[in-house]
Amino acid sequence: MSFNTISVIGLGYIGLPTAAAFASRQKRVIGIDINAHAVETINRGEIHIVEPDLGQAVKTAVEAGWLSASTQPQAADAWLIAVPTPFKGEHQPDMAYVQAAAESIAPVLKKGDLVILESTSPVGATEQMAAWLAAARSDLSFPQQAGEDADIQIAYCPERVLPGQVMVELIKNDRVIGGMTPRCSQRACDLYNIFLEGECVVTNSRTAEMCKLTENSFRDVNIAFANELSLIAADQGINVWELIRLANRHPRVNILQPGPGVGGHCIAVDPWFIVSQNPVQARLIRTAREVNDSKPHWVLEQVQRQVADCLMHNNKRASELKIACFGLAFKPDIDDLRESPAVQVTKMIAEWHQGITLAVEPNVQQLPPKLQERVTLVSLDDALQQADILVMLVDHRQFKATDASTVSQQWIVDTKGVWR
Ligand code: SAJ
Repeated sequence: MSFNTISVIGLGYIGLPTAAAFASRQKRVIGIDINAHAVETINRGEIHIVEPDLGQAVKTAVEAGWLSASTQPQAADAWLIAVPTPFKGEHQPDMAYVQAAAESIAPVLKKGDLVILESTSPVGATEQMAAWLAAARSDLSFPQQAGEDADIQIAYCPERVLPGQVMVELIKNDRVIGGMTPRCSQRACDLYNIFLEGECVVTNSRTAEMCKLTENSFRDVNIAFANELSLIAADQGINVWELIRLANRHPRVNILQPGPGVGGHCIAVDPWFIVSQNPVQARLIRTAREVNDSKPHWVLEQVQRQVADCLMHNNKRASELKIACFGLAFKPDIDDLRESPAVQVTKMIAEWHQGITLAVEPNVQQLPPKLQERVTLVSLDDALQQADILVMLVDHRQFKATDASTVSQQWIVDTKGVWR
């Protein structure tokens, strides 16, 4: 059966690009979000988030009439749930948004519909979602009850796109398809093949759930290795950037880059889903999280050492020293400051330092509220001219392009090896 109307629940960093991708293939798409502001913005053909090429895709889709947004679910043939799954308490996955989404679409589900969960989720979440839907609609049959003959097909299909490259990766990346039955998987493949150039790789829902968590945990563990090396190298008086460059000349070694810590909404969160379900077995994954989470505190200690050294060689008082932090985003060349270790380090420096703390972030016009009180946003040139101590936190292209001769400071903490 073909999909005439597709509904995407949750119009954030994943849901909105996905909705635009279907609409660009001339499918009628209804985007649903509880945020009325986001819904209004999209219906004007504008976007409420920053992602290259997304604005144009949404504008074109809305103007052509293929995409519209609403706060209330309406009948559709396929449903994609792309709502947040944060953690609660001691790093337990919080499935409240998924439950609310499932319960909101249940009244308008009809025989033949396909429901896909895309949100990063713990193992078993798709079966749980199917149970919520079945509890709300006893008049319909679901895969856990009727197998291949179910009225409703259900699959887990995780997103794996990189922020900043979403519009390309959404189309090009291979897609893991975890149907609750083979027929569910087949229908999910048919749906994604509307826009997908990558391959659909079929498995079951539990493996697909674990696959998403595995991908981000793999990256977290590898970044933790680089971050741990940076601590060891600093203690041994070795340049970690040179060390990694040399080690990576080995044909089977490929170490990632250390930094001020790991940020964003995925890599620093998803490994905890594994730890919370398998606390006894997931020792390495837990330790990697702890290593990466502790890195901002280590960076602060390095800054404190540089300040002490600067005071010893200078006539200034601590309150007269200016510290400049370079970069606030959670990774290079984006404007996303949420869950950013650079923001965390800058905040800790500003709270500890008696003098002025400056921040340079070429991708934003104003500081986030938590920094506004104690930090001043300045240009790259002003920071280089005014500051006594430089703290490099994000390797934005503007910083990498800085002429080394303009960096005259002696006291530098460079977490990204930009001024190595
Ligand atoms: N980082 C390092 N060193 C590195 C690479 C990254 O410190 O060598 C840091 C970054 O600065 C950033 C954090 O890690 O703070 C995460 O950045 P990222 O570029 O590794 O990943 P995200 O969070 O932007 O996107 C990830 C991607 N997952 C993988 O690469 C396995 C993406 O494909 C996922 O779709 C996304 O998580 C998600 O939504 O789960």
